[in-house]
Amino acid sequence: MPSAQTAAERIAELRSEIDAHNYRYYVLDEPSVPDAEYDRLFNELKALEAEHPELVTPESPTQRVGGAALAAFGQVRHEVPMLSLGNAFDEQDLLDFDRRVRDGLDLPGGDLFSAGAEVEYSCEPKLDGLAVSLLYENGHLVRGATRGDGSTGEDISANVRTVRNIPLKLHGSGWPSVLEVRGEIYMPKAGFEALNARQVESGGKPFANPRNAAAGSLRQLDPKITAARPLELCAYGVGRSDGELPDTHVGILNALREWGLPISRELKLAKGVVECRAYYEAIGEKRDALAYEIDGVVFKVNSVAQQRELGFRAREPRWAIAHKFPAREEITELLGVEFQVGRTGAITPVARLKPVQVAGVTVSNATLHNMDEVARLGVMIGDTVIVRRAGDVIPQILGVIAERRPAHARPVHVPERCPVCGSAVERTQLIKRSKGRESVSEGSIYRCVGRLACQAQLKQAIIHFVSRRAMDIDGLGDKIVEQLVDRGLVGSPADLYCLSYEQIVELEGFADLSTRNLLDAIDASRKPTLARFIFALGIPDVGEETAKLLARALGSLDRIACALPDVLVYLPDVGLEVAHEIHSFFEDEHNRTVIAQLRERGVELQGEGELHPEFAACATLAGLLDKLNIPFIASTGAQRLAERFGSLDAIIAADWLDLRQVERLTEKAARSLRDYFDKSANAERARAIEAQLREFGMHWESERKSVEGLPLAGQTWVLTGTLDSMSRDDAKARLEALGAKVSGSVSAKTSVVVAGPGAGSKLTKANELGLTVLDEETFLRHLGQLQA
Ligand code: D41
Repeated sequence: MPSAQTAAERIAELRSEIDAHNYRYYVLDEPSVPDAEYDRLFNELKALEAEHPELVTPESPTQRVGGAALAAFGQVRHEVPMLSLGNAFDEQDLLDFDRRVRDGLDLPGGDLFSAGAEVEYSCEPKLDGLAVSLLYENGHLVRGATRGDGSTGEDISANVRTVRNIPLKLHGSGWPSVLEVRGEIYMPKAGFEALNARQVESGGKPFANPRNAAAGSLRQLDPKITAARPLELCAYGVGRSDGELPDTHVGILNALREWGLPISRELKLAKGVVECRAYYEAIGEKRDALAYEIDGVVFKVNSVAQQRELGFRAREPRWAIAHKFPAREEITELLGVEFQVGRTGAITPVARLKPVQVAGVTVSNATLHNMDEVARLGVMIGDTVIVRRAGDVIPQILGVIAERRPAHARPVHVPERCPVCGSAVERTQLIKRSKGRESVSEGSIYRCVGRLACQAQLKQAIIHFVSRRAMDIDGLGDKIVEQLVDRGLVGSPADLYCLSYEQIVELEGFADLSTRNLLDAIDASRKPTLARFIFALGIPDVGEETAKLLARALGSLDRIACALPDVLVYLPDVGLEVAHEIHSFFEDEHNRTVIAQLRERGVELQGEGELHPEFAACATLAGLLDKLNIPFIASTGAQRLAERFGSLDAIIAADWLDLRQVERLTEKAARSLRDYFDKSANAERARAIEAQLREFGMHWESERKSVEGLPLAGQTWVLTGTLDSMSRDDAKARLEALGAKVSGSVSAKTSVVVAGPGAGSKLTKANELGLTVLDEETFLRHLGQLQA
């Protein structure tokens, strides 16, 4: 991770960038960045989220692989979840995978004298397309769906039916009455080239690569367009099936072939990991000669019984792995470094390269992430650099060939002024907030201080503001936003609401009707829900889900705007960093003005209303004391204080003797508490929090009920990653109802860890400590048993 930013900032930046790309890619069908760049952002986000599972939010793009669903496609719930595949990037990863499989199956390992038991694996190329589910009932194709996030996809039945190698009716006999086939829909290289030639001829834009082309084609609302695209299916497995199937993976695929479904011609069996390796090498040799793009090979334990025994974890089967082909590297020259400005003003260095072919693609740019990365690489303009472009990752500069540094090489300097607006560039030391304490962390970030006065930031802010999930102003694409900003017609989101017919009709590509349509769309956006509006404001770190939560819990913009960070953290999943972002956003004079203007210009929030009782229910005096993070006052101490004194005022007023009477409160703790509240600023802060909590309708609940006798009494559980079937808060509530304590951190005292997808360091730690780890399925079963 770039150390010049906090993880939360980078994550927020990545999410909004990815969301913007997704929208263009999936909804507008005009990718704004090469696939590889998109994937790099995505992978960086995934890696960061794995490192910081507490920052994973349900609206993160990682939680819905596949991008925004078009409103016009129906949703399909996958009864059997569509799992994802773990990756092996090198031989060691593959050996580790094989080791885990053999351990999981209790097979003897090898030694010097014997090879040990070997697992039979099926091997197939990993096609670079789009995973789909095809449902056959009584042999008839009744539904096609995208994988979506693995649980829910989109109904693309009409489009799937246009794919020529998908049978609409199964051949032969013996198929289960309900059979859900899974496979990859892809566009062969030749078809892709022909399609792109046609696109260019007809004045359209070529697709960046076959996978984009396949995904874009399947997401066409008009199946006629899909039909004209050269798509193909390759089946790789089965989801639901009501009936007998062969007991090996290869057996199942062969059965599918008998029933008319295309499977890979390269399907092979390998005995043991050594043969897998050989297969990988052989396919690697063949890669360029294949008619379709692949980005690796997939190995699967062949025996279905063994697959069952191994099961899955965090939505990845333990019995399958994708072995990726290595990144391809080339050498080229760094011609210069340009600086881009993001939505939040962050200034990012971008390498301009002497164009070079990497894995068949011309690469002329590479991101340098940030100045720390520049420093880490020690790269200078004029240097010869190693660039890597993996099949699915954006070009990266791996390093510098120092011996080739020319005499004229010059260092990379951050501009003193924003390259877009000329405002000052400010270097901010990153501040890490944790548990109420602030500490300066290493690294720094460069930001243009121009905010909405900076055209780059303004454009991005407006693009976000009008996007579908925000104010949803139809017909206000990026190009139009750019024109509006460039012509000085719009200087803030509020200005959208004073655009005139005359101003719009002048824009490139506008005529009478389109102008009226846009004005209507702007008008129609004047009544957003509070949640949409909050999301549209583009508060750093506040995605759609957080916006919804704020709206639901606090019910009015005014309450949200005046909420103290210490109060906001009472909301589930709002951490201190986000709370501070929200607070400082609304403290900002300029932001207040824009919001006031929006209201003056007719933006009326819908459904502003009451406080939600759910929010009011979560405050306790003990909780408040705990959240103040007074040294030596932990949650039990806080609880005893709350029980003894019953009110914050009483605690603040308590003298040393009073405090010493609190059962089992140590002298150190009492002294610390006294010292804390002796500082009037602390007492005031605590009172302000309490006052606001009350104002927001909280009442101090009586302290926790006794949990004795409940099935999970005395146990401490940790939830990490995301759960599919319930929110983390629901899971927490259910566990607590059973008497368990739910903690945020893993330690030797932890009883059980529940790990969903995206689980990261907590899961690692749990494994290191040898703790019981449950996946969601097992967890649910467990809950079911306990509640039964
Ligand atoms: O060719 C592929 N892209 C491919 C994808 C494949 N040959 N096999 C696959 N097998 C699975 C499991 C083992 C989980 C049934 C897959 C995928 N999954 C997959 N594709 C996209 C997400 C997961």
